[in-house]
Amino acid sequence: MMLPVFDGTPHAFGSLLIFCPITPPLGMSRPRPFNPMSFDDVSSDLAPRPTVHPLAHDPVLPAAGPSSKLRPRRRWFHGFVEIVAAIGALATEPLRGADRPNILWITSEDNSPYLGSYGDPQAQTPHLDALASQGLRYRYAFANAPVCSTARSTLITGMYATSLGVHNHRSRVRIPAEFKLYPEHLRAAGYYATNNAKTDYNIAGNPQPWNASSNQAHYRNRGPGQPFFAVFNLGSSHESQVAPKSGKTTFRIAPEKIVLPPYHPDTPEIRRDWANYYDQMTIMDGEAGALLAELEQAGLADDTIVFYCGDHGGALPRGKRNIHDSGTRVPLIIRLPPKWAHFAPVKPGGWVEDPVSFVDFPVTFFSLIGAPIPEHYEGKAFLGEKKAAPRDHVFLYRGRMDERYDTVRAVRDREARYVRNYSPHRPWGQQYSYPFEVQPSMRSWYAEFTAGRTNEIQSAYWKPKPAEEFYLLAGDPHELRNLVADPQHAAKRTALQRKLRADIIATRDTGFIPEGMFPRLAGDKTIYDYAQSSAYPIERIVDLADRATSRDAGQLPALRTALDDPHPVIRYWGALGCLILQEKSAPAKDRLVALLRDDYADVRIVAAEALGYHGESNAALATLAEIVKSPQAHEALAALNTLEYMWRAGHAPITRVQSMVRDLKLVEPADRMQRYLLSVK
Ligand SMILES: [Ca+2]
Repeated sequence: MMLPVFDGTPHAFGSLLIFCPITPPLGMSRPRPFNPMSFDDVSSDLAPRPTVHPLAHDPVLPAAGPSSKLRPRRRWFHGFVEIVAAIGALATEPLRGADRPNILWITSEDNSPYLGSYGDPQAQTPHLDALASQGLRYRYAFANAPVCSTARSTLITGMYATSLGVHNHRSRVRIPAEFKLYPEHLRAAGYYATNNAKTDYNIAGNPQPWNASSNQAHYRNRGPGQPFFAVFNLGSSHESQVAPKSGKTTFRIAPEKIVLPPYHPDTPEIRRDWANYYDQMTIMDGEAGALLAELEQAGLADDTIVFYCGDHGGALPRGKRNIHDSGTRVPLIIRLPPKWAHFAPVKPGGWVEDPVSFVDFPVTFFSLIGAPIPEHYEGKAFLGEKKAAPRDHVFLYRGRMDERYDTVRAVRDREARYVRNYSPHRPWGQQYSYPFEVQPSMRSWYAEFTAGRTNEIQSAYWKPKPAEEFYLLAGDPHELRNLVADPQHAAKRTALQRKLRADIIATRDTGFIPEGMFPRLAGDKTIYDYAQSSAYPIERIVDLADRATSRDAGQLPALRTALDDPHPVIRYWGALGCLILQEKSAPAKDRLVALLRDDYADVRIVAAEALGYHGESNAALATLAEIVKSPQAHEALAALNTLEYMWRAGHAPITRVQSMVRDLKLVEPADRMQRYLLSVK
């Protein structure tokens, strides 16, 4: 099923990139300045062409990479065999001084495994494919969150972002002062730790854990004999680069030959964005190749473990920001030099089948260099002396994306994904201002939808979500067939459902707390401290949230009881359940009216939106008009979100909404909601 998608001179293109004089900070030819504010997905089929998407193919490794500068696979393999034969006793000894590896970590922005070595026939990625032939390829590697700051907050803390309350993109949340970030532990172990250059942590206080973090940060600046840990972030595959630069009309793959995923309508804009994105992936691959060549030329390759991964999936619409594979599954390649080949679970070029996720990375670094693993780190080391028993699944989460609220949790194992939508009343795709601004494909998809030219699959992205999703990935790589109600798979679905609940409870997930309540509930401590305390009844809350989002009117008695609960988070979920039931929550109307005077703004906000369905829009809007002026930014933002959906539901005229928001002095990202609402005709 390989497709004849290469129309030009791809090898010459790739080779030229190798010899481009790339110097730090790896100056890239960009259509516009890189904007780290980001988000993202793609789609359709061509009649005469097979509709199998790239990621459904079996990967084929290059027999010989085009980069002769890279160490030949044979040498690595022989080294591996020799070392394995000799290593036995050494493998159990603690690592010492010069025995410690350097670590070079190359991360690229917003890309799913669009690599030849991951089986994508539309990809042209010779350098990373060569690296894959020398290293380990992880088939089931996941960013725990499908967006930059949340994924990176997980990495830098070694904890699930939802445990710490740093899951909302973007935010600044305090974490316990004693929780050191992983570069601080590397430095304590004697490493020179650098970051070139994106940080994007949702942590208050502007933490500075690195020896150097800038576009000049480089391992070459380390002390004599000092081991290093160096991150290089490649932005060429970022969603801001999806659109072809002005004037670009030719692409390695002609847009009309691109195979689209079935969830995207077939439009010229979407085809152009895909064609351009594959070109950007090839540029990114060249930059990764330059970093690898630089390591080789410095004589450091034999002493350095190389990691390569995407920072989350994407970058086209329904990729980034999306909990499915298209947003969370990433390529992960790890090359272990012969000195550390004994840590490899498979031979070079092989696949590793154990699921891993970002929370596991920091503890794996510690395990590889022989540093102690702090107790509060939540990952499992998957390489090195402290390698843990493999995971059978990963835990995934999505919270607020810039100016739009949503709460989604999922678990994924090798075969299946179970998703719980805790905001099923909101669509998967909202009016995110950033991707709508930078991606013609996003605008094009939405325009096709609003014009009624999308099929059922393509329309689903813009509609409210089911409460639960369950997919078997074999034969359904795009996760389009929701099998949640299929009795044939009930046992598997139930098993994953239980794992998700267990993960939420074990981590005391803070994402069930409305963001606007964080400061008040945390008080002078942190929201993590609050959530870890008995004041946070996580089991009651998740059970209620499951009822509230079920769309089952039979849950109304439990929801009404919750409206009278002394705990604000319980009242919030009770009111949210009434909102999701729409007119069916009429018996709770009087109590919802009373909640317009609740002590917590987030409770008032959901009660107000629910009352739109009960003929009480005037009272609801009067309440919201006060909250949008709140100095507490996240309360105001939640109210602005609600105003949009009251307008969409026909419960608030847009002119009235606009009069409520026109003169507000708002800051990022609430000002995006304001601009959007004022732009509605
Ligand atoms: Ca990113």
